[in-house]
Amino acid sequence: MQTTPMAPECGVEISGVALASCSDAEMQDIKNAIYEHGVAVFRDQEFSKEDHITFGKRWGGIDVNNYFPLTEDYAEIAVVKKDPDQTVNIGGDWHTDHSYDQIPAMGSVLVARELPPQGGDTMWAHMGAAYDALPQDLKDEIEGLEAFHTADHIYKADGLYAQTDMGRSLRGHDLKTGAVHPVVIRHPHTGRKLLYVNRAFTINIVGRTREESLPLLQRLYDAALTGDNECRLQWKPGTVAIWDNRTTWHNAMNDYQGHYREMHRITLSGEALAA
Ligand SMILES: O=C(O)CCC(=O)C(=O)O
Ligand SMILES: [Fe+2]
Repeated sequence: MQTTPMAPECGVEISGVALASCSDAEMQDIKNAIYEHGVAVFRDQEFSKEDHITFGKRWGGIDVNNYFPLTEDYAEIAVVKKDPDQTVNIGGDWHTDHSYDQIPAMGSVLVARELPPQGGDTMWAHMGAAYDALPQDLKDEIEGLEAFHTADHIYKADGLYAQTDMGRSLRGHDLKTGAVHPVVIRHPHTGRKLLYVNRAFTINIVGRTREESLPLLQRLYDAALTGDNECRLQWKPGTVAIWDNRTTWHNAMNDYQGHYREMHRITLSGEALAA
């Protein structure tokens, strides 16, 4: 297995391994690389739906996403797709999946199934590098704080997606979510400090109103993207990306209007988060 960095502080491309038949030792190396670098990209994989599910179970458990459509044959596989006539995509702004859950999903295994002729890249940003780069006064200001996260404003019947042409593709409009997590978490495996707020799902700092919270959250969001901690993936047939939701934010580019894009996603179960 060879690893090549995708950017100075985020992402690795891993070659020389077939995900569908990797050994336990390779699996452990892959996990460690993802915990550390945030996202790993694998090219030219032969990875059927069954391989996808087997791999997710081997990792340690699958969370079924409550909002995305599922494949007809397998409830474990969520379909992240955009039709040629749709203008809004899934995940088209910087976010962390599932931070609205009490025990947020560890990450995702995303497989390219049908790609537009060009565009449709995905970006990640490393939240360990983001935390490290914060000015000391901002680090002091957020020490010990917790934040409230929910997805209700995004997915409910009159939420953000329902007001767009993506609304028709989603489920779960009547679900209620909400969770409190530290603003700075420690990675459960590497122990690294990570900034754990995101503009999609973080509503307020605990003990403060949304209005009182926004200036601080905005300063954190602005500081979290340093350039060096961002990487960008250009998908090709056979590309698989696996990312860690604790270590990274991600952002799906919406620049292929008029074309179809379909990805298959397995969401990997996570563990409780702590400061
Ligand atoms: O379509 C993509 O590249 C990623 C979409 C997304 O945000 C997700 O699957 O969580
Ligand atoms: Fe996402």
